[in-house]
Amino acid sequence: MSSSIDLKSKFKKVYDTLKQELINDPAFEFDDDSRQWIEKMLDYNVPGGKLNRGLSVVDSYQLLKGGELSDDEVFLSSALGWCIEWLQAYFLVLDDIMDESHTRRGQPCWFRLPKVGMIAANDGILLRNHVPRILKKHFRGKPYYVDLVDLFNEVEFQTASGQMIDLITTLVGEKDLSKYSLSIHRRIVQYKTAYYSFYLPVACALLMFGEDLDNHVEVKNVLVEMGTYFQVQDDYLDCFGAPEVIGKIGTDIEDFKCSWLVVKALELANEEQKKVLHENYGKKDPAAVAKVKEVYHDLNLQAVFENYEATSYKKLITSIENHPSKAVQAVLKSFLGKIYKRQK
Ligand code: GPP
Ligand code: MG
Ligand code: MG
Ligand code: MG
Repeated sequence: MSSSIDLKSKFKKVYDTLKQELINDPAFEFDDDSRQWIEKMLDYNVPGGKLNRGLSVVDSYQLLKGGELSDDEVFLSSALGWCIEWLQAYFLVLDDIMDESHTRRGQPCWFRLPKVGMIAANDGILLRNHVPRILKKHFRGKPYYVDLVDLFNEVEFQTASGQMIDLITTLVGEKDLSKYSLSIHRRIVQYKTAYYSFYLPVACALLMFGEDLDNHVEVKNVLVEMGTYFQVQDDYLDCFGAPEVIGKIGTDIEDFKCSWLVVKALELANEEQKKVLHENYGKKDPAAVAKVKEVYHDLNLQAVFENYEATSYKKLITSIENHPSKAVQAVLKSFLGKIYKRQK
């Protein structure tokens, strides 16, 4: 089998091909300015992440096939991986506007650049439109094309719906913070993160391998669980991660988010600590944010999280090992291995 370093460098080359195709798309009369804008916008927003989601399509396809991939298979599975990275770039450009974030992947959020501002909203729409352009160019003749397009549509709908409840739940929290619960949190993160980050890459590989997704409900369930665990890590790192490592400065406390941390804190706090949370959560004032973080530290949420992480990992491994196919087990274990105890 090809080594993962080998696949990663091949994967990265596919980005350049797709970018060139998009900036020469015959459906639009590009001039130099628009070409330059798109190229800069893509380079700034698409390839700078960990590429876990994108690479997982290639990895998963290789594990399903169980042998060396042809050049064509490497290209196609990489192109699908990049479609997910494009989708992610679209979500993040818009999410950073909505969350009023400052940095992403170690640089200012795209909309924070003085020459960009709200042009970023349209760039988000363009990034979103690039996905079906890539699919049409490279997959139109494939028997699984319709299922692929449908999959991306379904997952985008789930994500946007999850983002909606992430945003409107803060209105509930502003009225009464004690309404936040693990079940509300779970619903938000399942929709806003798990489907597109975990189910989508594996579903793409399964479709390309000729599988019918209706036969893989169990795989979907495990991946949604994994995605939930991943977003709990994201919530944890928002407060406890090092910004220079995670590449972003947390805003969940300021934004009144129904984060796993605040739900746990409310569960464990005494009356006095609850009062501090109610008075300071959701405020932009750095002194208020510091008081919330102090409660998190006093409640030793780091240890509570480590405990959650260990338990989730064990549960996931058990579910994975219950799966009848060794190849599918390998796909799921490889994905879990990429995120277990992640620092970024
Ligand atoms: C991550 O939440 C969720 C998304 C990126 C989905 C956005 C969906 C849209 C339809 C725009 P987050 O805000 O916790 O992520 P981060 O911490 O990376 O900002
Ligand atoms: Mg958000
Ligand atoms: Mg955000
Ligand atoms: Mg976050």
